[in-house]
Amino acid sequence: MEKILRGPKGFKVPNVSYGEFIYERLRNAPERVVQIDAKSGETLTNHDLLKQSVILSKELMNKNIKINKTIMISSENSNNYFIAVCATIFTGACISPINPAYLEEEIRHCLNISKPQIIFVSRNTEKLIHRIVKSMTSNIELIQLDNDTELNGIDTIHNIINNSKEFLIDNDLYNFKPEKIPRPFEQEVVILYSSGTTGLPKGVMLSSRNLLALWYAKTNIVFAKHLEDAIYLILLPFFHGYGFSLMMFIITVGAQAIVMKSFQPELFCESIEKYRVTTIPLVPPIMVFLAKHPLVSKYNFDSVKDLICGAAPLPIDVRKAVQERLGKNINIRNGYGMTELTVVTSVSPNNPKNIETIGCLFPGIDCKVIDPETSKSLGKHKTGELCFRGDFTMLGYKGDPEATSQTIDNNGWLHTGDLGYYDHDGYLYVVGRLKELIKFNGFQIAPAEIENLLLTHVDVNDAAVFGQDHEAYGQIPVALVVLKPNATSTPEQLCKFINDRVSPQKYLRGGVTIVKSIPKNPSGKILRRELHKLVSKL
Ligand code: 4UV
Repeated sequence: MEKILRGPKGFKVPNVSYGEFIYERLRNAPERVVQIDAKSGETLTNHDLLKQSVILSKELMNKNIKINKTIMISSENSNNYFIAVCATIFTGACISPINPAYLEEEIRHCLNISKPQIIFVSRNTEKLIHRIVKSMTSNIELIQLDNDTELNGIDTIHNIINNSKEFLIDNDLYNFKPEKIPRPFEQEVVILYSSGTTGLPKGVMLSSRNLLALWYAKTNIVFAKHLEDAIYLILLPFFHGYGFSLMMFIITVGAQAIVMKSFQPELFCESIEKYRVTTIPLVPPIMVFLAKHPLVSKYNFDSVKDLICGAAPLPIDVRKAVQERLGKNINIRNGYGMTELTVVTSVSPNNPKNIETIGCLFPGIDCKVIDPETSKSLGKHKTGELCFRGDFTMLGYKGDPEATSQTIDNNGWLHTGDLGYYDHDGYLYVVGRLKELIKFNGFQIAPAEIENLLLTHVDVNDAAVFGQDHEAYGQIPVALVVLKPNATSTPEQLCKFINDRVSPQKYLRGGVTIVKSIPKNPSGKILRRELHKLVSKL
């Protein structure tokens, strides 16, 4: 008999499209301010968001955007971001956010996966994406999110909305009908990028069912009280599932988000005080900042009720230091998730018995812990690989059935590559990672991506990349390289070779170490657990 930890009974997820759902939620409380730009103070109300996204969606439909089409978005956090996201979803098409810091190869990789018809770009990403798109045979249109006026022949969201013949009087706006999707449970609404347990980044397809199940779990279990009074400080990037799903949550429950483009210590502290922020979703390095940085003592953080930390392990001493510094009234909650599981599967409650827990299962999710060698399911208090099944399981990886079947088995269990266990009361714990994924500052780094790049260097015979623990960033990538005979490249030159080709979060901060050979099993697979040992022996 399989030993399974069953989550609370799932909600009966309604058979509606996510677009219909968002639209209904936005129609409520039109005057509410949903988003404030932390730096400029610019605001966006529900009404602004609804009106602009409905007009834009009609214009996108006029450009033949509909179900089974994809729109990509490459932009820093901004007030216009979710106008573009909601507009796309209203058309029945799929939205695919990418990291705006991506360089050419990273962008091409994502384009090959999601094959968008349109890309929303920002002032910073326009030039590179324009050049890439011009070199391609497919016809991809760009739309600028930031500028007011057209540059380089690229139309702006501002022009499209303001010059639209679809300009709506309020009555029309409140009678708009987002596209119905015939089978919303089977249709992707968003494609996010994750390398999963192995290999290169892949396109994670999430459906209306996934996103609605998350919404119901969060509104009923996790944040059941005073949802619309919450003021969130969002410093998480919108392109990552954590930031994306939180913004969708804030928009659809009528809460408010103070949005930062990136983490800036002074602006972060000022915003908490100025806007009386109640809730801050963050990653462990920001907890280190809260525990240690002198700036924190200069501001009033009395309004803060919840800190939700996720995306990487939260060291106990850091957690305790933050609690001590900010006071007992702040709830520190540990959220665990994975993009492939609609981003989050559990969040710890206020004051759990054991502060190391990541909480109990959300409704609609089951968990089992398996022995990594035998795949046999283990019981309570036994550590093994965490596997989940239920409403949160992704549809699959876009265009990659092989990677999908390696991750979701025939019985529907998604294998996370994380090591953990559950206790007698159903609380879950993550204790390590089996998979090759590196987490820098909560961002994913796929070792295979850097290894493949290193192998394109003329002097490199073989390469392996792994994550080294780091106090401030969680982990940093380190490369081991076997040089070709008579090669002259230095570790510094190889580091530069990589850092010139990847976005900053993937820089080889742990450096390159030259080794004689990479430990591999007889079939040529890198023995990743041996890599740490190899470096410590040198
Ligand atoms: O796919 P991904 O980048 O996804 C995430 C999602 C994190 C969260 C956390 C809380 C939320 O409320 C939320 O909405 C999203 O990180 O990376 C998945 C891998 O990151 C590690 C683990 O190895 C996952 O497989 N990870 C994520 N959360 C934790 C964690 C955690 N709390 N403790 C330890 N490792």
